[in-house]
Amino acid sequence: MLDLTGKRALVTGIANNRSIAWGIAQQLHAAGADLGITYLPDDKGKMEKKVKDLVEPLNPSLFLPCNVQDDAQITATFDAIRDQWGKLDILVHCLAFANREDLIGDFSATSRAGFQLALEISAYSLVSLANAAKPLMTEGGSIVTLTYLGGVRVVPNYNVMGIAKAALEMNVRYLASELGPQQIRVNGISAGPIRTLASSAIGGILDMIHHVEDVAPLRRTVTQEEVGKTAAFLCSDLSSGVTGQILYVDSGYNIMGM
Ligand code: NAD
Ligand code: 0WE
Repeated sequence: MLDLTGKRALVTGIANNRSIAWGIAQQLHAAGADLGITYLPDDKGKMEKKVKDLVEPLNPSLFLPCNVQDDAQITATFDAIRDQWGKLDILVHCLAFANREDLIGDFSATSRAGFQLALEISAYSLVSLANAAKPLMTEGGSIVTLTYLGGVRVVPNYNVMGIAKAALEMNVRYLASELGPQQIRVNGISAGPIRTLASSAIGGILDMIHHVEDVAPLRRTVTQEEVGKTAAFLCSDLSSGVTGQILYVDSGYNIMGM
């Protein structure tokens, strides 16, 4: 049975009720995990209120601001975990960002600053969060991140995010190798396209979804709930022998050649 009772899980990347991280948090909660939730703070505190109201039914023991571009916020997040829990079992990394102008048109037009921003937020952040989690994962642990096929194959307009996901997937392997002796597993879920805040801002996402419905073996897109269930599996003892892997939750789309 999938049982996360007594496990302490930090979930990043919830922005609203469509976020993949929200689907994951719900499944971890249903399996009995104790949750810590982080959100991206903004000037007006709108995100804080919105996410706080959303996650209230999951009774998180920790609710903290964490902009991964700010080392002080990362340190404060893990200091709070140490004070409240003393240890950590699960880290869910479910965030990405690139400038909107870099997700359209010519990839070769990507600016140095845009490249740095996308790789810092979408790939480097897994390294910094894993490094902060490492000393707290004293009884082993599971780290799960979210990736996309555009990191392995060319998807029109995914552009610099594809490079960021390629880096992220290699981060998974290097981290899995380093943290394995401490029984910390590190895996990625490569999700098929899902309508979320991040993806809805992309022109043509609906056409992509229809394409998946036409060609994927399951002839449909996946849901946040399905990604959440796979995340719960990767966080649980059911996957105790699995590390350094990228698991596709995409209705089988990635196996098709035509
Ligand atoms: P989303 O907009 O709900 O989530 C993205 C999150 O990133 C937001 O919560 C946002 O606050 C957070 N974020 C951005 N910059 C941040 C920063 N500096 N510090 C902290 N948090 C920051 O969209 P989503 O689709 O749920 O995306 C979650 C993850 O899933 C991303 O890694 C994305 O690449 C991946 N993914 C999405 C799809 C899809 O089709 N939606 C498919 C495969 C993978
Ligand atoms: O990883 C993603 C989306 C990540 C993302 C989305 C945005 C939109 C708003 C990162 N940064 C931003 N910046 C913004 O200003 N996905 C896997 C979803 C996605 O995005 C695409 C896709 C798919 C699928 C972009 C182009 C083509 C396909």
